[in-house]
Amino acid sequence: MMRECSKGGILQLTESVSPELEKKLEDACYEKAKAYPWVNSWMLGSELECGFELIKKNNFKDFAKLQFACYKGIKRFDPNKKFFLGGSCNMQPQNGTRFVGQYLEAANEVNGKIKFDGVTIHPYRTTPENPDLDDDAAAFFAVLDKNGYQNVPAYWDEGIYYTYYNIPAWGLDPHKGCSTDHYYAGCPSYHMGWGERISAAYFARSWLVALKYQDRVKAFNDWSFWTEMDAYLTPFAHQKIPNTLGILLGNAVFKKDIRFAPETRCYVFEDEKQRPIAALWSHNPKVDRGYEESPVARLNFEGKAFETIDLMENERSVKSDAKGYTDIPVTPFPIFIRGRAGELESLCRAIQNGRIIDSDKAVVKITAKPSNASELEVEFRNLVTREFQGQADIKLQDKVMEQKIRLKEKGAENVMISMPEKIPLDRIAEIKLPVTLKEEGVKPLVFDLSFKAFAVKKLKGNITVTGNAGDWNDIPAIQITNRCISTSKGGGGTHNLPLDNNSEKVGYPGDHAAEYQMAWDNDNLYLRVNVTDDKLFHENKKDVSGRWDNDCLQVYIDTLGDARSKETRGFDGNDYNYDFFPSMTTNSTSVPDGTLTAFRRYAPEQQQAGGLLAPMPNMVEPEVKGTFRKTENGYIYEIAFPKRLIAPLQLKTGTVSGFAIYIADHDGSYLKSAVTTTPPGTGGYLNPHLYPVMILVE
Ligand SMILES: [Ca+2]
Ligand SMILES: [Ca+2]
Repeated sequence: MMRECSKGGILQLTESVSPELEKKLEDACYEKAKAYPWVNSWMLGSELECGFELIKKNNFKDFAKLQFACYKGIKRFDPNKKFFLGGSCNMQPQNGTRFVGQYLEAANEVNGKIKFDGVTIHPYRTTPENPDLDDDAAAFFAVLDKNGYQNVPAYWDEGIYYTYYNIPAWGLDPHKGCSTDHYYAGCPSYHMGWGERISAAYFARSWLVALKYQDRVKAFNDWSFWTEMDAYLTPFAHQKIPNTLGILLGNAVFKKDIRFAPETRCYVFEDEKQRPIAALWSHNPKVDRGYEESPVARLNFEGKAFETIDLMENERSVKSDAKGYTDIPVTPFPIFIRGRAGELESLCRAIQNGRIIDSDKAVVKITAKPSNASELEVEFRNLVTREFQGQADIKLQDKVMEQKIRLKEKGAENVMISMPEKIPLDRIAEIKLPVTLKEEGVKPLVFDLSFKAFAVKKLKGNITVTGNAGDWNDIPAIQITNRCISTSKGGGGTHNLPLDNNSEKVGYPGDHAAEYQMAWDNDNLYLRVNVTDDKLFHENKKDVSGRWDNDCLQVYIDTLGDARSKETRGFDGNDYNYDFFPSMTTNSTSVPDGTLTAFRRYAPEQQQAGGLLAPMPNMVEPEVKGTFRKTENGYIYEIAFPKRLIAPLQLKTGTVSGFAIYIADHDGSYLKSAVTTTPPGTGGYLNPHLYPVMILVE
């Protein structure tokens, strides 16, 4: 197997495939298989989309020819050897799964008679339910089905990676998928802390999804083989997970997916003795982090006997009251409820009819985003496995629309609403959208889905980002009107004094104001920020990351535009923060040399943005090009973001993301204020839920 998407191999650089190359590759693969006859399964690398020029140029047909050349070489040596299609670095429907669809479609066109013996993919994610592994798996299988791969097994040959330690200073965070690399941290000590427990739970919750889809998923490999024990050779909690799952569910078949309350999950299996066994857990981000108590479920087992077993395979004793009700905490750590042989139906009934004590969480999740500049899509998603019938009063810009909502189990419905005004290109508009959800017998719930939005037009001409003002003539400018004023003479903690009478004034004419222009094409997202500032001050420092304490520009992107709909605040697995620092001539703090340093402070979860070649956080990024030049009353930043460095944001019509700009003002003494596209008094850092929505239009 040719591993990884390393840069620069001959096949990766190939831009078209000739019959000679096919022959050469087939022969090479034949020789390779012959040299390693004990290897039973082969593929042409994995995480393919980040390395191959053919893929970058959308030449999927020639890419399929490479795959088939390998296939033929391997099979020529031994027809019983397996050849898999090596898939993507993530399983996002709009990303890795879409690539797999394109590979299979092209392969079917090039040679409809050959089917690969398996398809691999790496379903890494921030946490198992966010983005949801189960939903993404269903979308992945739908793509296989569409291409005639219903009966071809899937191999999740990588895809679970949650560190055992929660040590922010080392960048170790169990709640952030494989982005916080434990590999280099080693095993400092044994301590059964929250990080170790929750990472074990995340492994369990990931494997349970694979067990649900066991008919199709034939392997789900985690990354843990080097950290099974600590420095004293004491096993980590994680070691027990495959053991517990193997003992309880090793010969079990999946029967039913029950969602009896929001943020809970229950997969019911039947084991080899026909005993029903339910795996039950919760997935609330605050409970996962230990900030809140776990919810408690009240279930009625109708007097039937059952066993309760925890993730460490300990039996737990639970009691029922006189009416048969049993209270069971639904923790982030899956718990197993096992009934007697033949009692699948009654166990499922007990859970389906269960409820969470003292919870008024809505069973329907409502989200809203523009589908184009003049239309809004409001999605109603049923989070549970019972039908929902009710009404939604959707109030858009003060006009109320009453909408009957009927949702199947776990079903979703989209309501499209025309907006009275198009999302503008020349300002950030406020879209007011309170929604009241009514269900008989339940107190109506009000959701405020209001947001701010602006549109960005596709570039017709050419932008060189070399300071050519003419490039931007036809692009509307958006004024940045919100201000954030420092409450102390802070800044790096060096002179953190309260403001006093001698403090610098803020907001007088000419002090600090800004407007921005944006455009996009298939390769780049362009940004120009025109700043009015009476005093340019920027001190070059050895520590690049510390240069935020200066006149500078900060750009924030919520690439999937999903922060508003989340329970937790702060950056998640698909956000960016780029800071732009103008360089000064030697020993100067006010004479720029025209160049700009792009510093990427935050980047998405690695696998969501390209795998091994994904942009990394806390580094200077030379590939984001830009210039900085002084004007009469301030200065101008011009920047081009290549698409790879803002992935998974898609540069295409209709893409919706969150995008914010924050421009700090330092007039010589301290960082005194900023102008921002987030609400007054706030900034973009750690606040993706406050970013205006950016929609790309033609
Ligand atoms: Ca100023
Ligand atoms: Ca300034």
